[in-house]
Amino acid sequence: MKIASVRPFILHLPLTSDSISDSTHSITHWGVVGTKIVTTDGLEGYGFTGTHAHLASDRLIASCIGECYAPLLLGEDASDHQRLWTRLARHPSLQWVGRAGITHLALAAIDIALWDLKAKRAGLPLWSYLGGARTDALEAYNTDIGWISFDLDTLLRGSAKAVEEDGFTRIKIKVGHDDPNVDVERLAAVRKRVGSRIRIAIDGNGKWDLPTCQRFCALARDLDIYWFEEPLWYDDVASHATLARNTSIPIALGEQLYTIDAFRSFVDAGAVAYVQPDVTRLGGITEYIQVADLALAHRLPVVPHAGEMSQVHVHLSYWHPTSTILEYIPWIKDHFEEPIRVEGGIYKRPERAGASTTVLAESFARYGKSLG
Ligand code: 0YR
Ligand code: MG
Repeated sequence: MKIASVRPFILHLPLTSDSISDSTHSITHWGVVGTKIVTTDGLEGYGFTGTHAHLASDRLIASCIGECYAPLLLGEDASDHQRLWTRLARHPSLQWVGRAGITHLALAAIDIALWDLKAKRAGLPLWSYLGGARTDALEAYNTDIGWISFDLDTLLRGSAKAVEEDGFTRIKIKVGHDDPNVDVERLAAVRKRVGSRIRIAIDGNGKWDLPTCQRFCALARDLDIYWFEEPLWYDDVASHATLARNTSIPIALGEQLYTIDAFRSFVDAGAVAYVQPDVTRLGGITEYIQVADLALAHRLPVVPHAGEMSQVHVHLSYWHPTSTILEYIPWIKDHFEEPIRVEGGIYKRPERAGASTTVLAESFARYGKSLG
C-alpha cells in the first residue's frame, strides 16, 4: 500500500439554511478541505478538515497538504499511520511554525485519509476495523434547530419538529446574547414547548466572560440544562475550572482544542465534564483515539464535535466505549458515498468499507474551488 499521490482539494458546500450564526461565527457554507491519497495498488483514501469556507485560509491548508506534507509521504507505506503522523507532526521545520492551526488541520486531513485507506484495504467499515462496535444505540442530538440567528418562533418550531416528528430526544441551543436574560427567556420557552423529558444542551461558543457565565448559570438553574458548552474563551483553563466548581451545570468543551496536551490541561484542572474532541482539529483519528483514551481513564464521557459533520465520528463513537451521544448537523451528508443516517434520534451504523469520507464526483465538479 505505497503512497503514489497526495492531492489537496477545497469544497465549499451550502448549508441547509441560507446562513446561520452562533455567538461568534456567521457562515453560509461549510468548507471541506482535504486530500485524496492514492496508493500504487489503486486504492483511494479521503480525509478532510472542516472550515468556515474562507477561501484564502482554506488555500493555506491545501498548500500545507500539497507542498509541505505530500513530499514526506510519497513512496511510504500508507498503513504506517503512527510513524507517518510523527514524521509530519514532529518535522523540525514544520513544528517550528505549526503544532496547531493550519498545519494541524492539514495533518488531520492526511491522517483521516490514511485510516480510510487502511479500513478500505481490510474491506471493513472503520468501526469494525478498529475493533467492533457496541450493540447499544448511538444517540444523535440535533444542533441545526438551535442557531442564535433563529428568531424565537423559528427556534420553537424547529425544536418541536425535531422532537415530535423526527424523534430526537436531545437538542442543542446556541446562547451568548449580550444580555444573558435573553438566552434564559429563549431556553425557558423551548423547555416549555418540548417538555421536561427532552435533554437540552446549550453552546456559548466562547463568547462570555466568567461573571456573565456565573450570572447566566444562576438564572438558568431550573431549566435542567444537560451541558453548557464552551462557556468561556477556548484556551482559558483556569476560568473554566472556576465555573465548573461554581455551577451544577456540567461543562463541555474541546471543539477548539488542537492537541492531547490541551485536553490534558482541562482534564487535570477538573474543568471539563463532557469531553468534545474533533477528529478534524486534533491530528486526525490517531490523536483522537489518544484523547478518547485520556477521557476514558478519567471516566469522562466523550461527545465529539462534528467538524466533519459526523461522517467519521459515527465510526469512532460506535467503537470507543466512552461515547454514547453524537452531534447531528445534516449540512453535507449528501455529498458522500455513504451519508450519515439518523432515524428516530438514533445513528445507523455505517456499512461500507472505510471511514465514510469518500466524496461524490458530482460534488467535486459542482462545489470544488481552485487551489489558487
Ligand atoms: C457554526 N458546534 C459548534 C458552527 C459549531 C459551530 O459556526 O461551526 O456553531 O462548530 O459549536 O457545537
Ligand atoms: Mg460547539
